[in-house]
Amino acid sequence: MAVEVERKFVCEADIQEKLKDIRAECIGQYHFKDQYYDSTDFTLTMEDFWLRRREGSWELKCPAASRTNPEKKAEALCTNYREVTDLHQIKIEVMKVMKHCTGASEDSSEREQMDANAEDDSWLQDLKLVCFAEYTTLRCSYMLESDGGEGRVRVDLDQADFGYCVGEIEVLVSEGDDMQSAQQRIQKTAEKLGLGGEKKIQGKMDVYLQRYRPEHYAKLLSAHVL
Ligand code: V4E
Repeated sequence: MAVEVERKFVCEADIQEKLKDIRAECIGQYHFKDQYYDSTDFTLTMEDFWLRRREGSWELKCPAASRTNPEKKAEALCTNYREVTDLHQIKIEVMKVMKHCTGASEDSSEREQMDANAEDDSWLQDLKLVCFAEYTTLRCSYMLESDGGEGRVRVDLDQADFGYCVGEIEVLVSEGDDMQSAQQRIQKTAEKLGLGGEKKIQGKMDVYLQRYRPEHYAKLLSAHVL
């Protein structure tokens, strides 16, 4: 399963020029709408699980087993999430979190029923999941070969429709792989782009929740999820 290791950064006006200077290849510009789902008492996100539908495709981002070491500055700026894209697997993982948090027992017939409902969205109602965030992003993506043939690093420049811009440096690894080397590749790319490395930058979701869902935002902050 893929684990996304990522670091966000502030997009300065000259970022595209800098990307060109380090020979990052522009691989395209996309426009997409994201919808995020959770229960009304925020069970999933309080556990740091992020259920998303992007243009009809589902994805669940789950906290990766191997976390970053907060004592190390460069690592503390990165996040690691396991990405699940198979809808059947997503339902299993979501149900596990919901049952674990509410104390209810697992019911396989419930899951079978939800699979039978795969064509429609009734599984969301079954699990009492509602959309808590919806926004569109205009994304410019760049690809960069990292030094020493260690693999590719992706850089995304995002512009959300609610007026927030953010950059991301991202490396995909397999679950169980060495996270540190991914973090080092991200750190090297950040240095090449001349990015300041002092503080963690807010993502689109942080800003969206702060502006439009302050109660949800405050709960996640107090639980140290954001
Ligand atoms: C909020 C959140 C997650 C949802 C996805 O967030 P993000 O990666 O920012 O979205 P996007 O559009 O870039 O997705 P991609 O195209 O890369 O798949 S996943 C984790 N969080 C929580 C979180 C966190 N813990 N820290 C920071 C800085 N941001 C978000």
